[in-house]
Amino acid sequence: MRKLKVGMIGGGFMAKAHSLAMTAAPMFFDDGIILEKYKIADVSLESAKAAAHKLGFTSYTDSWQEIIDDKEIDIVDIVTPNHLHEEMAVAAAEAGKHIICEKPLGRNSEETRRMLEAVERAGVKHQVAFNYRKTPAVELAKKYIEDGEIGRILSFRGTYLQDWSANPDSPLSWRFQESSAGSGALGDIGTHVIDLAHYLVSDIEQVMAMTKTWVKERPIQGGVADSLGKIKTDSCKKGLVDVDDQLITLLRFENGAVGSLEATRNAWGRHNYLTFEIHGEKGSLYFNYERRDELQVCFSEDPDDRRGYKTIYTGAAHPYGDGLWPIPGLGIGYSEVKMVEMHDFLKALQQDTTCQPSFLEGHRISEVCDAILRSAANNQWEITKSLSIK
Ligand code: NAI
Ligand code: SOE
Repeated sequence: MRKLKVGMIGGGFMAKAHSLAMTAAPMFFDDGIILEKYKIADVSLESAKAAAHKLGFTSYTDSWQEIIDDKEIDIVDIVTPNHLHEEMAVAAAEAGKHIICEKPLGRNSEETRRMLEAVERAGVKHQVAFNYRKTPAVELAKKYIEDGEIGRILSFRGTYLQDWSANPDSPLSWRFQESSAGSGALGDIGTHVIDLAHYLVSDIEQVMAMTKTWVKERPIQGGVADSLGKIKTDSCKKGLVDVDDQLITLLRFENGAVGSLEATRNAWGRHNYLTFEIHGEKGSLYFNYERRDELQVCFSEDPDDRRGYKTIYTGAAHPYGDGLWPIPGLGIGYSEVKMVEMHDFLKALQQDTTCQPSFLEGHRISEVCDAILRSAANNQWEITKSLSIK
């Protein structure tokens, strides 16, 4: 069994999810690697110490550069706000560390291109944390498509709707500022749908988009970590929101399919409503993350009086079923999905294969985001691929 040491940068929401995944992965899967939670960095010694104790790291620091400079560290796990990803990932690559970095990979495709170039130059492993494709039901959808069971894909309809920022008093955190987030609902949650679209259908070639910022000012949130909508009564000073609250986009895919994408964090009643419906010439697939153990499938060849969506509950017979819980319906949660993501990362390290999704996929998603913002500004169809990338 190989033991690799992890340096984590950031001690918030995703630090918890990744730490849990590191501990859990060897309990569910046999990847031949055990991760040691070695050192964690946060903005102050106090917050880094608290994170280290809570998440099980041996040491802590208030300087992320210390993680990069530490020769003992094999893997750098970047779980900070988006504007920090580039500098940290490039430094980690130059120091020869393998990297897992949270999504979106960067604020825009200029940043993600430089990140991709850095990891390719250094020859290190690199994975971007678009975790939802790791849901067994999504992998099952991929299998149906690859096996040709729904035929040629005609259309994709994807949504990611949440409501944690629908209240105008929900505070202004790093997620509402272009300087720290890059974009709003687009980069934060729309990117997850773009990843699923690329994974299941094909690359998005052209977009025609509309964006809206519904709440233009929000009470400023104290502290660095995002409270994700939790309202603090003492925050009365307001700051400007300069990112999108909502986007609606038409899509043209490289393989000829058409589609749409909607994302907002201002949709009352929707919590983590990440859905897709894919229509093919021979059938359809429907997935809703709020019912993540289920994939709905419909086949044209069923008799007229029996045709309709049926629900498959994922379990031992399905992707990742050899490691996850043995009985369909026991249910998996967000932690299991993040654990499967970590398992795939470890497998790629152990077997010396390319991580999926890698910084290349992360960069392509950023190019689509840039095109969506250009399209919304120019009110016209935009091509997503920059000429520099094949
Ligand atoms: P958060 O706001 O909860 O935590 C960020 C942490 O980074 C805080 O502890 C903060 O103090 C720390 N930090 C900020 N600047 C730092 C610096 N210079 N050095 C060291 N630490 C620093 O943020 P959250 O929700 O954990 O998001 C982090 C990343 O994960 C973002 O890129 C976000 O988009 C992504 N994310 C992905 C999710 C997924 O489902 N894949 C879910 C939530 C977030
Ligand atoms: C907030 O919108 C958030 O935490 C996103 O940042 C994540 O990527 C998403 O998975 C859950 O919601």
